[in-house]
Amino acid sequence: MKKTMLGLAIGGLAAVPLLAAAQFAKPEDAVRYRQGALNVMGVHFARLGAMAQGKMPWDPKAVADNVAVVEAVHKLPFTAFGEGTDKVSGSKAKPEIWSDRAKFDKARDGMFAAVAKLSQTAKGGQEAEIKKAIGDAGAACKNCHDDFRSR
Ligand code: ASC
Repeated sequence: MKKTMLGLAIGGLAAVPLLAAAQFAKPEDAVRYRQGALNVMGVHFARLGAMAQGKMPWDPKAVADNVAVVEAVHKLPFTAFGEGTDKVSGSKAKPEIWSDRAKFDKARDGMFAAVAKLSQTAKGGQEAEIKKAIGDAGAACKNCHDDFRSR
């Protein structure tokens, strides 16, 4: 019985990367998915930004909660910039995402690294360190938006 439960648990874990690498029936579905994930990330990151800039009171519990959401969501949009999704109307994604993919991937990896650092710092770091990590993660968001998102 124990073995079976363990087998199920491991099977469940193995399924996670498959789920994360979401498949989409139509390019429109992928665009909606990435916009949704980016929107959720933006809402929670904006709360962190507001606290880091003193526009909202610094609240360690709210920081931890919002960092957890950003951490959970930040990789999801990048499963949804596949072929054909550059042709969908109503997207701000610039053609350079597909014509200069190496640069796009580098910007993505910079954001992943900044979020990893933020996550780590938020667990027990000093307020000033966490604020710096929020600033650095925000700069990574902006870095990619400057080059790859139209206004
Ligand atoms: C946000 C948000 C972004 C980033 C960026 C930081 O809250 O929605 O895209 O922060 O503006 O510079």
